[in-house]
Amino acid sequence: MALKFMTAEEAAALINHNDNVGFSGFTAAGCPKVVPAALAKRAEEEHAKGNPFKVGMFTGASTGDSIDGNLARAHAVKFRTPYQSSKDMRNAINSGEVKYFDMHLSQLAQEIRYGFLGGVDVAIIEACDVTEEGEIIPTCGVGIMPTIAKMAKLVIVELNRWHPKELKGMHDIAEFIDPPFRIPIPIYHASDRVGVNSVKINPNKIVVVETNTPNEGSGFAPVDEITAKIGENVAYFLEKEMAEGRMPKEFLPVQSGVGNIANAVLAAMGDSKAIPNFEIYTEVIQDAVIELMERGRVRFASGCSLTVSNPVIEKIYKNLAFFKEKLILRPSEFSNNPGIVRRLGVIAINTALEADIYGNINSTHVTGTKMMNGIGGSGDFTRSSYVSIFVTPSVAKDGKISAFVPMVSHMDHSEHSVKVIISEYGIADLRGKCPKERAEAIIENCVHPDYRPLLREYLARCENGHTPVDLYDAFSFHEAFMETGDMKNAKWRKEKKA
Ligand code: 0RQ
Repeated sequence: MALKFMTAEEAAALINHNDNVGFSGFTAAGCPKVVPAALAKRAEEEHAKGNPFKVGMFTGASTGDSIDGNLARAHAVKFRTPYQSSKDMRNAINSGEVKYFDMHLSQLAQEIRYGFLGGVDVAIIEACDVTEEGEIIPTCGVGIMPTIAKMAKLVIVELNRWHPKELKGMHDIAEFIDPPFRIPIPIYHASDRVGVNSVKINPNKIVVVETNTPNEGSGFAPVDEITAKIGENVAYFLEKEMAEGRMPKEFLPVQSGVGNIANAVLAAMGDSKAIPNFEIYTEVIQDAVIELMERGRVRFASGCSLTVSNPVIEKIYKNLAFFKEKLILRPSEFSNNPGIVRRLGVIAINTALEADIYGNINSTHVTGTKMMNGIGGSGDFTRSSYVSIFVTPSVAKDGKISAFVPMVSHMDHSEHSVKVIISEYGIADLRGKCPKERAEAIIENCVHPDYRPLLREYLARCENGHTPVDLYDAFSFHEAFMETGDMKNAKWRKEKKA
């Protein structure tokens, strides 16, 4: 049967107020662009006529500006899950306009299938190919695409000619069978495949919008002194683990978070003479991985998206035969699956917004209330990893914020899941340490020298106990920042007992 072709505007007109819409992709990679832009325009037009128009949004992770930016600016979003990193969407969430459920990325597809989040009315999927039999080949990011394609009543395929059809074969597409019938997933190595090349759905529910639109891939900031030092410290920690026999000589697959720090960490690992060639089992595959692959340092990478800059994706597309042998893109419930992460013994490296002196991590909320991005995949990997590492610069905002505080203002990863913290100053190895020892290790090795005396003073004032905490002064750093704009002005509320 022939596929139905239409314009982005015609496709957007098929979406109704209150619909739940699922989008393909993970980060900006693999996200549709022209239909979301047309949807935002439609919402603005409806609002101008005095009609309500908002949709619920399911995505793999963050998206490009075409989705989160456009729809937030058009006030077209009813709820948003599981992760975002857009300034406009963040503002809409923090003002209370958009309801946000910040979720572990591995869980979203199954929670949609379980019916926890309402149905999927429409799926908008970027594809490099679609057939009359209903076979859809994603582009460079997968996310929750198989689940939304199967569940949606209407599937709008954005056939983006900017991506070559020959991408077919890079994906490993499967969906979990849900409990009580779920079976183990036979992924024993990063390179194991368990699925097929495409998602096959009923072609009757597909409409196709053709486009030729470049990726919204942003570049990475060059490695600076601080991120380079953090990278070196991570590489040194891993070298020492090998030398002291705590890491298998073959090494283990690596997950690294998204952003400039993660890129710098991978670059430093690539430069280490003591770390053997390694594999990646992660969610986002960034520029540094591709560069290390070309140098032979990364043997294989399994992920959910190619979150690379446009020059790098163009390089991959020019040399697809080479990269297809070394890359797999999977749906997020596989790329981020905690069971597989535990089995493979993944080394998880993620970035903290703030940490406390006991090793609890806040990845999401500025001063406990303002959402930054979301937990993303950091929890999927951290809790189940062989060793979980959190990296962070010791200070933010020109030193006015210490990344290390007496007590985190929001907790995403508890002391039980966090094994190592690394800043540009050094490494706090928290394994096998009681809370007081952890506080010592963090203050001594990771905290910026400007904040060490304050944190030592705080610790000395705490009531003794298994975990010394002073509930009066635990948020003194945050209070000082809110009142004076600088955590260094922290003051104690309570007189210390004689
Ligand atoms: O602000 O943008 O105004 O300069 O936070 O901080 O140091 O540039 O680091 O870009 O790697 O982001 C935790 C947010 C770090 C990210 C977080 C300010 C700082 C700067 C960004 P500016 P950096 P990054 C894989 C795994 C959770 C999800 C995750 C994140 C801005 O890594 O979202 O791990 N992680 N996913 O100045 C106030 C503090 C601050 C602070 C930094 N304590 N208080 N502001 N900043 N520390 C990804 C996926 O799942 C897809």
